[in-house]
Amino acid sequence: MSRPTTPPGPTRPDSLGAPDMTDDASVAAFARTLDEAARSSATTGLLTADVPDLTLDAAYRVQRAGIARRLARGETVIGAKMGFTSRAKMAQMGIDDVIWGLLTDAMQVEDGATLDTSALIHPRIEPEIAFLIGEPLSGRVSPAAAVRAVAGIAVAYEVIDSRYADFRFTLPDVVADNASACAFGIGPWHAPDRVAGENLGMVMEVDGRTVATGSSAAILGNPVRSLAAAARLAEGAGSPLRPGDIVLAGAATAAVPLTPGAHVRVVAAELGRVEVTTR
Ligand code: 0L1
Ligand code: MG
Repeated sequence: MSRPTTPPGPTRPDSLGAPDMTDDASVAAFARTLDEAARSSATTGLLTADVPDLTLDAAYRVQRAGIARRLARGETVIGAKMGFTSRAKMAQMGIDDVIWGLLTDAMQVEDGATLDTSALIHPRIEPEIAFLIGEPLSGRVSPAAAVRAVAGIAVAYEVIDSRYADFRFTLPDVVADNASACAFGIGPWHAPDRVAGENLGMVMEVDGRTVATGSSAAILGNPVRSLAAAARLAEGAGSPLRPGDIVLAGAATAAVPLTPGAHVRVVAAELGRVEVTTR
């Protein structure tokens, strides 16, 4: 995956009197607003309140500009997260395709470690399946071909934390906000032959109580389909997935609020568990 330092893309003229969202200065300003919201633990207004016709392309440029700010602070992109990978969430948003955000090393929490939630806005946690990329992966590939590029599969969790009030947003807003990416943890990697487990039972526990149960099949019917979608989005972004990159394929259940002082354990059949404690 390439490491953008400036947002690429053409400049387009204003439309309907809206601010020219697509010039580099506007993209940078929106990225700064979202970044500062995250860093000050405060929500911000929807970008589409200012620019109702914000395009998905422009939103991805804002996303990349936000990542560029993280890179300037010394972070490194280590993969991608897929969003809206359940049919229910797609229907809720009125969309028929997945989105993605980028993961940086600063977002990764070691398995079993403590996550400080005091600087987060309104975090939620969800059980996920993660892939470790073994071969460069990009383009329109079949799920079977995508699997051939995989070096490992693991149970994972993702902490999402929208920079918008009440997790309410339109599609371009959430894309610009890096698909609500915040933090994640990965359990032990397993050999990719476990990838065949398209219907793995998954359980998320908080303080020993089950708060969500589901199946990896909730992720587009099979998480490898999400991986193939990541390859397509990687090509579109001109950022192939590289060996060592992590892809969070999506959530197996709805996300639940994450509070301080909680111990969360996510278990997936065949893949074991991953844990996090919050303070
Ligand atoms: O990881 C996800 O599926 C979340 C994508 C962004 C939407 C949200 O914040 O719920
Ligand atoms: Mg997720």
